[in-house]
Amino acid sequence: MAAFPDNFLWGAATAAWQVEGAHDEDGKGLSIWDVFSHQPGTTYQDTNGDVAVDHYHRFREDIALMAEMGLQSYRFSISWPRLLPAGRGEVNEAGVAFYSDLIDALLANNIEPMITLYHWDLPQALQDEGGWESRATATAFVEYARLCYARYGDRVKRWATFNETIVFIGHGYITGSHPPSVNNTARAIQACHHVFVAHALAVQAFRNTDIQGEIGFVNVLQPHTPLTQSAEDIAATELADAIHTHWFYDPILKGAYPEELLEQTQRLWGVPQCEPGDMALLRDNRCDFIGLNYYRRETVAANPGETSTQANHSGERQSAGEFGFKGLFKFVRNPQGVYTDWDWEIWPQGLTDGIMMIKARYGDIPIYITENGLGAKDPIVDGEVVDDPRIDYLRMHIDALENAIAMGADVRGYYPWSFIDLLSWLNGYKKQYGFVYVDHTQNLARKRKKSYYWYQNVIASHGEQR
Ligand code: BGP
Repeated sequence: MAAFPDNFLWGAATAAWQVEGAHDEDGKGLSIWDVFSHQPGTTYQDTNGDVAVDHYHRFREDIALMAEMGLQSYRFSISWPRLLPAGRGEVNEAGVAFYSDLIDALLANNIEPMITLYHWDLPQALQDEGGWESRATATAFVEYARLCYARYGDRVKRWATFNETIVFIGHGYITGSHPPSVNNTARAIQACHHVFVAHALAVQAFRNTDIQGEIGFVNVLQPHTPLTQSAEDIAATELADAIHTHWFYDPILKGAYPEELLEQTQRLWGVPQCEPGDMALLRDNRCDFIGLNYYRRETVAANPGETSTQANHSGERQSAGEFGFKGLFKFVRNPQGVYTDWDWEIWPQGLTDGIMMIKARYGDIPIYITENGLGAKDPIVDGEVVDDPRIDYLRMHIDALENAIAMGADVRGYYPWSFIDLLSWLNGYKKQYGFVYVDHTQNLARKRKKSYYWYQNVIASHGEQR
């Protein structure tokens, strides 16, 4: 018996900077990723989104492929500087028209759009004025959100404000591997607070429109498992849960920071500095659904040693160093784990466990799995992209999802990452995720992979055949 509700959506996801290209065309302003990736040595092999996979010019071809696949919903993000080149103020009508045409083309093919307003490509103009460290960016975000509601709200029902705060704030302000490349925890916490404020203001603004739809937030879902049952490793795991999970979910879903941690950050660094009314704003504007991006779990150990953040961006197995914070916790390799070439542990059970953890802590919030997928170097055999490991990965995760639904979770859709091979922020084009292959030697020609046909059948059978 299939556990997928009748109106469950089978989708796929992408993000603007990773697919669109046309980074300075038709009046678009530059984003922080355009500027950052043009600095030598910031990304893998100095890849940038100037062209990406040229979805800006080829979206009709891409949507035709989605339609043929039977896709029911497409999660994409809007590039803020394409609509508002300076971040606020003057509107770039050519940019507005691009997404309007995209939405029309999706709907004409019975594909429900799901919009992410912020998938990391902040207008550089706003970064120059302080970026997320400045509260004015939250105000600008609401202006941008209102513009999107006004122009697309007649056709789009599903909206998410932000994608993965932990990633763009954590890497932007703690490890420094994303723009604006800062290494300062106090500044990270304050910038993060402004994101929460921006989110709540945008939810409030959404509810003041007459859009018949729902608005949510997208977070990383990353379960933590202690390396051993020692008191130290268990305590480190609890800390990882508090810092990596509760800090990023509680303000959105409970409308409050986790108390103990808040007390500590304020004692240590005097942040977050809140304005009167901020907590009421968060409390009164909790979202309609939560989007979960699930790829892997982390195994956690106590960390008496140094802070380290060495990641694997090359796809050479076991090239990742440790990631950890001195005195708090570190993520270590699970000796029994099965890993991808980028050292991400493949652990489907974590999807069931993570969803049930969300349900236990936050109640019956509707859930969409907004990302899930395998980054791999796909084999080409006789001209065909035979991505069996991706099919296995997705199949195991759909099993895990079905189990969570059978256990009572309200999961309403599944959006594998990604519809098409695209540019990974720090891992270039080598790390492929798509159902559709892009041939960089043949003018970015599209080609259906084995997983494309497999997912087509999953969708057609509403998850029965997989
Ligand atoms: C998520 C991001 C996506 C995508 C994905 C895969 O964190 O929301 O934009 O990049 O991870 O990550 P990577 O490209 O690093 O493999």
